[in-house]
Amino acid sequence: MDFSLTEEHIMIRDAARDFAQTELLPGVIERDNAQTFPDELVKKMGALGFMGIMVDPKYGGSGMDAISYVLIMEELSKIDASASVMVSVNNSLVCYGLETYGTEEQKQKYLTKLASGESIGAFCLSEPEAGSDATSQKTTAIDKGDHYVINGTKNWITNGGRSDVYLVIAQTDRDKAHKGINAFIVEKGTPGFDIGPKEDKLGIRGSDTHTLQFNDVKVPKENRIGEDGFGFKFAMKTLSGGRIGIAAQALGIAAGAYELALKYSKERKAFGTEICNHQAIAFKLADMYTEIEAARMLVMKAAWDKDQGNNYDMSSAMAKLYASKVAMEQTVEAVQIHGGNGFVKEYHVERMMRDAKITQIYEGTSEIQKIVISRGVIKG
Ligand code: COS
Repeated sequence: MDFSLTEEHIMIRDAARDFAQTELLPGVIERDNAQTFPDELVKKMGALGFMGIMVDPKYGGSGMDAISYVLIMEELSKIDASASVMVSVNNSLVCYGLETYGTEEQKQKYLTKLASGESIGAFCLSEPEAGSDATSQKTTAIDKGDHYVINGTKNWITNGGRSDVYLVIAQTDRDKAHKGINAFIVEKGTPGFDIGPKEDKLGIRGSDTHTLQFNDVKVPKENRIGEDGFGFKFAMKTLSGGRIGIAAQALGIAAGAYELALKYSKERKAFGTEICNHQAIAFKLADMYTEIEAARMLVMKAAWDKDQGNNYDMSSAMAKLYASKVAMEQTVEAVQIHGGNGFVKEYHVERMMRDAKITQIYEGTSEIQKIVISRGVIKG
């Protein structure tokens, strides 16, 4: 057993930390207020290799491992979870899905640009009536020989407005239930594919989330991913890796809020001393540090399982379940330590508290993670 990071991992973590401090921190409050995220920042993340972290360099990626991925995700999320969700979706759901299950033509045409940050991708599974119950897809993709015709609505799609490439899950044969579901690559601008207005959200407000409409959208057969009927398994397999990314995001939000709370508690004085010297605050810091470290261990273990080629369905679910709980609870504590200042935007922790909530919801709610974990435990 070895808990230490390699020199290369430390370099990667420090590069992400440096980027987050110098490029993401300035303007993070304004971006949250205005619900925007400039394309130039996405391009800069692409130039640093953050948009295709684990993708083979022959497809434009950085060829790094999953440990590097979670280190980068944690550092970006300490400062700006809106930036890190774009990174997570593009890496885990879009690039991973295409690299692992796409054809060589699909990789050449789409993955190379997505991994280098030249284009950006979205993953479209959720629907108005199919969030947790993901097999209940109402969106249809009817086989017309050399192409499919897609009709339906997708909800809460991260990168929904800014993407070039959309991976869309849809039902081809309802009689076959989940075995009749397919995944497709749909390009922005395809006739009949419309992007609805941006959602006005509680948190991760810099990242754009949209409803998408598909009205008789023609998609060539070569844009189907995998064999006919592979779509649901495709979604489940990619989401397992996505949950590692979101777990790392939750860890970063918690760790970022903790770092700010620790600093504040060493500066702010009450009753004649810095507030960290009061046991009421010191014990909060002890709990925060311990729980964040425990979350980090689960996140690292899930990433390590992926790097080792082990099954990571359960370890990613456990990491997401626990890290998101820690993020929610510890950002509330960080606000509390900041007192009245915690309620004010310029101290950042109120944004982190708002950003934390989504980590218990997207890419499988905490309740869904418990389904995955309990089934694994019972199966043995
Ligand atoms: N990897 C590969 N295959 C998987 C899988 C995984 N991680 N999880 C499930 N499957 C397969 C099952 O093996 C089954 O296939 P077979 O019938 O060939 O054995 C199929 O998928 C259906 O699985 P299951 O019967 O378990 O489906 P359920 O309807 O019970 O749902 C859960 C399973 C709840 C785990 C799934 O619907 C889920 O993850 N829901 C949440 C989706 C989500 O994360 N939504 C957020 C959208 S992205 S922001």
